Amino acid sequence: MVGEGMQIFSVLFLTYFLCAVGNPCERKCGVDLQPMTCHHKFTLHATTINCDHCQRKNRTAQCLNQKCDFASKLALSVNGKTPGPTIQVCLGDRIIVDVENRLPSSFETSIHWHGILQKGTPYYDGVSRVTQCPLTTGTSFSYSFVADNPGTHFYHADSVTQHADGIYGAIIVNEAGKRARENVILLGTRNDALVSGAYGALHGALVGQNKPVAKLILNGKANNENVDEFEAKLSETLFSFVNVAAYDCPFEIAMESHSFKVVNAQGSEILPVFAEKIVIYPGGRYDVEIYQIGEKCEKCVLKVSGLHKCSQLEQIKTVIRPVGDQNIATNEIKAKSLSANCSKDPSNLCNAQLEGVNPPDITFTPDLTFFLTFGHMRVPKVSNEDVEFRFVLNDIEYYPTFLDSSELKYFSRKWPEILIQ
Ligand SMILES: [Cu+2]
Repeated sequence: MVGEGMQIFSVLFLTYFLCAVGNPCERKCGVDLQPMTCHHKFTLHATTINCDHCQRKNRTAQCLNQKCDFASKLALSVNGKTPGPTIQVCLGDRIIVDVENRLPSSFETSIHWHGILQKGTPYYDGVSRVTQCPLTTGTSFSYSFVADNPGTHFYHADSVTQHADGIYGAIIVNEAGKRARENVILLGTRNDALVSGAYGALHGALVGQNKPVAKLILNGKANNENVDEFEAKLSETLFSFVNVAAYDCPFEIAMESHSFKVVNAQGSEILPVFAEKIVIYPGGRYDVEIYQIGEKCEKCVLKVSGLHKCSQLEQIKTVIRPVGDQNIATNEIKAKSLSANCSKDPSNLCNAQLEGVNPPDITFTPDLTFFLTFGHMRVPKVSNEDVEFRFVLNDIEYYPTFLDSSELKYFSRKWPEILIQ
């Protein structure tokens, strides 16, 4: 009995300890640290968001005035929130996530871990009907994989519509001897009503793409909803931007009288480049430092503008309060913008020009070679002479491409060719 009492006490103490200090995996990553196993429990719900105070006090009339009508604020959530909890670990930790589907019936789901390489665990990549059976309502599934590449990553429902409705969150993999990623800004979208369900009758249907996007959101909040403010010691702070949009919505990011030093792209450390504006595409991640290039500002406004499908949307403004000076060095590479647009204008960088600090070794001879054919969309302003941006596959010339869902007609309908050597 004494043992049992001690066990209950230990469980209570452990629960109190975890609540008091957060997840023990969220620690400073040192060289000599042992990898940990990091447990998370995700319950997926349909939830009303940002209306908690209205629901509690039953002030419906007032809430309607605040445009807080419940029907229009329905979202899909992870543990009642969108974005869901941030998973923060050190390189080499094992991440275990028990996912329980409590979504309305007929909402099948799975979670994709965007940016995690899943070496040795492809079956936990979370792609319904490709790497796993989808979770039907009321069922659970445990994902277990090693965080084997550092960087800013994110998770999202594999279904495009559920992703658009709010099932996503950040995954941060820090490493020893490098700055931790403490300021994560998830750039996303919100619709007036759920796009899953009626519109998402086909699993992961792109039909939702035809629904207009109502708002740009930053860490789950729109312009009128107390957007986050950040205090940044310019010489030390790293900002991590993630485009979590499920739609064809690139975002252009700029900060008045400041420039961005981009040090990490898509989870890979790069030779740093400076850009006054960054265009970040859906699924893209950039870690940046912020440098002053103009007048000092106390409350500097970060401007995020939607492009393509989100081009009609107003900007989101969030405030960064810089502490200390960090002026840009004169001998650094500087560009007006960093985007996917590869033009001859040297003042604009395109992401195909970024160079990795540790490029992958591709000098070995493969046992098998697969040639995958795919469609393409020509980037305007690039001509045949721009050989540096052109590549040839099966005697066909291709140009840089990015996925644009509104351009589905360009997608190849050919089966991939497989060559066994
Ligand atoms: Cu993804």
